[in-house]
Amino acid sequence: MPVAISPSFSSEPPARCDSVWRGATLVTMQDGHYNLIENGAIAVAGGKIVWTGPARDCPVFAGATQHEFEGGIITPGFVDCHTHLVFGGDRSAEFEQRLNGVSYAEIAAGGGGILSTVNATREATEDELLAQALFRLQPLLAEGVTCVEIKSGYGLSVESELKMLRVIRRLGVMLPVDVKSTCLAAHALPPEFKGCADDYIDLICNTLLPVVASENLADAVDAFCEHLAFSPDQVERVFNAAEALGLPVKLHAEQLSSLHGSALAAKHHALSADHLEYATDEDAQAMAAGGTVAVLLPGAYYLLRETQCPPVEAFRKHQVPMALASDANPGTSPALSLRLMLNMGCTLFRLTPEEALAGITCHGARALGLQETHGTLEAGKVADFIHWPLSRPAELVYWLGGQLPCTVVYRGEVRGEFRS
Ligand code: DI6
Ligand code: FE
Repeated sequence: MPVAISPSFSSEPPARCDSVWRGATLVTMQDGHYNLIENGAIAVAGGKIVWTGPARDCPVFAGATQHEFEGGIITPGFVDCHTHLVFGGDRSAEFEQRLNGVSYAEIAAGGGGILSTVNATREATEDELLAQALFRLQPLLAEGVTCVEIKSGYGLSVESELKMLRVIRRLGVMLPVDVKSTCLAAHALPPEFKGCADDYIDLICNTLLPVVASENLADAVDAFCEHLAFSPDQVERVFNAAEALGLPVKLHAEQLSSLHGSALAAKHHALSADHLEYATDEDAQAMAAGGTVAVLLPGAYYLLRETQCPPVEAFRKHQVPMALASDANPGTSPALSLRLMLNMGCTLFRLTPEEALAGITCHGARALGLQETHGTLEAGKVADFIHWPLSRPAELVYWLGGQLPCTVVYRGEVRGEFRS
């Protein structure tokens, strides 16, 4: 059972405060639990939380703007820690073809699959990619996402990967949301490198990543470790190059088969290993030792009609923090709702609603290296939070669809509305 927790403030009670928000139950998510504060208050200064606790204990802050809610709950802003939201075109035509009986092999032979997205992304201008990504980000923001990670990985050439990463950086400047950028050049083998995967890895390590680092275009480096993508040896070369440039790593691992990429990621103290349907107990143990978060992606599991679940029980046993994300991408997870992922994480992977909510708040933040600044309601964190007209946090997980009106506060200010 969650217990009521005492007020939090950084050291001394704060001298200055811009605004106070009260009248709702705080779902603080400290230590990965609901940790409710009934009739709570949040004090904000300079875009950061400076005090939380029961409203009756809130210090008097002269001159602060007072915001009163009439009930409801307040959660931390949502963190979507794994997306591929920047890409050209979409693959709805292929989705329809498959359901009309055309085989995956026939679609691939006709230039479909991931390479069709690569072609559309290469052909698109930076502004076109930006406009399409803005459109896809709207529903996530409407649901209360205040921090999102976006990967490259559909350019697969130096020029097109840099183009994608510049678009990702521009989204972070244009929108009231924190955007973390990840270079996923090792996502698939570009057609011009057919039969020469090691040469493509050389290009990533020796040419692309140094430019990415010097132009500060990425916050992390990711790769896809799978038979149909890159081997553990190739992934390790990318990791070594990233580390030499001071960039943290992440990995798509154990999605379709077991290559122990997650243990490799853990050896490199990766921020996260993601997908993990085929991970083993030993992989989970290695992840615990490496401080690597398990990012679970039920959207791709669902769309691929996968039947093997990630080893949630092993993650619990070894205390590996579990994050949950949309994996929004045109092929395997055209998912633009993190709330739907909350529900799928519970119904498909048997997470508890509390674990699912931790997955898109504090553990999602940890998967991005943001555990000191994001993901919980406590003094010292950014003032990103969402007010919901609900009585219990499990309701966020329970409803399938329908619009839940909410007020989103980003960096201490009410954020304008986005269309869902
Ligand atoms: N795993 C996935 O599910 C996506 N990428 C990856 O590494 C698929 C991306 C796509 O089909 O466009
Ligand atoms: Fe992915």
